[in-house]
Amino acid sequence: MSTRSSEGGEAIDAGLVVHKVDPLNAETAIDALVGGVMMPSARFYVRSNFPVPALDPDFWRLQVTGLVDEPLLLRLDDLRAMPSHTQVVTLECAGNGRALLTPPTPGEQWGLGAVSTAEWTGVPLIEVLERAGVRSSATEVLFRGSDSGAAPGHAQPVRFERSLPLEVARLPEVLLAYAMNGEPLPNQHGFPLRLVVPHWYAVASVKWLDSIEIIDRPFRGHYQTDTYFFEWQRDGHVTREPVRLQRVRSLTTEPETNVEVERGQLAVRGVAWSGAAPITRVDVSVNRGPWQEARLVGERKRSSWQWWELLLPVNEPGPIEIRTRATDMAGRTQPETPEWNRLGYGNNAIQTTRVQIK
Ligand SMILES: Nc1nc2c(c(=O)[nH]1)N[C@H]1C(S)=C(S)[C@@H](COP(=O)(O)O)O[C@H]1N2
Ligand SMILES: [Mo]
Repeated sequence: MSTRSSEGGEAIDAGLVVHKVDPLNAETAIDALVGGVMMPSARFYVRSNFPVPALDPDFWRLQVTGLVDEPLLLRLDDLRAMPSHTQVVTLECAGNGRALLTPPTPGEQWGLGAVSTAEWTGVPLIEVLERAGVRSSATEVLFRGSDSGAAPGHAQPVRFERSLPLEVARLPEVLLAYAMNGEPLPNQHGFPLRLVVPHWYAVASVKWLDSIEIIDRPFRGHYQTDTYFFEWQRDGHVTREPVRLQRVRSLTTEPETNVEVERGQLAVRGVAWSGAAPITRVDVSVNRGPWQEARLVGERKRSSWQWWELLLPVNEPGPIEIRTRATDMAGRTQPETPEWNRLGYGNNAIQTTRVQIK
């Protein structure tokens, strides 16, 4: 359809690396990640399982049902009239870095750019939960997007639905966001309303949200239990764990890989983030030499990536390998090699950047 292919065209013009046009799946080009903490919305990676629904904000409603004292039907204006909160949050697809796994795993073959940061504005979810009055028997909150389509193993179309444990849904930082970088949400990022769950891999941040249901059983929908879990074979046993908090990670944005640079001072820069805790250090190693601590730039915030940089003297011509490793306050750090799992999630291995010194 013409609208969808023009979305693909716009994404290419904005410098996104397009993986699929319909539905649009595109990652942020690493060299676009220069300067500030926030990514302009047009350069923010896009991951959608189904075609983007076209929702008319005049007719759209958010329904809150299930184990509540008072079911709610909220218009966008109702939400805008409630207390609002603005927060900088890094969203990362759990499949980010999947293309670097060997042997290959199924799913979108993301490089390193399925991650971006924006300033999100909306109503803290807890405000809506409190207005509805959650019953004491509740255990989970189920979020439904308006989008749907075919999914493997299902005869009927499935909707994009995910649940959060009640104690996570009640955290003050979980937002019902209607604005991104100070503008109404762009269509591909969930207009008119999306959930934003800081610290969690972005699958939790349901776009095109139109229904919230409070339940007292573990939700078992397609995107909850058929996919988005780590699966390992250990000692002949299959172990599974749901994809939740973002793993600690650094991303080197400068120098770009495979470029030639002049002898002298080489600026190595990038971003680092972790869902478990703020970043405490980023270390850089050249040609497998000792780790050198980079300088962290700006405020430490657990919900957002932060910049780091290190000036390296490079005086010998020839190829060099730069490796960067982030550590968070919980003491977690990046592994030397990816921890392979069957569905290819959470690859936070140390990144290597190769440059040629002239
Ligand atoms: N309704 C809906 N919400 C969704 C998805 C989707 O396909 N449908 N994809 C999820 C996944 S896997 C990711 S990584 C993020 C991507 O958000 P973005 O496109 O704004 O970057 O949205 C999540 N929320
Ligand atoms: Mo994702």
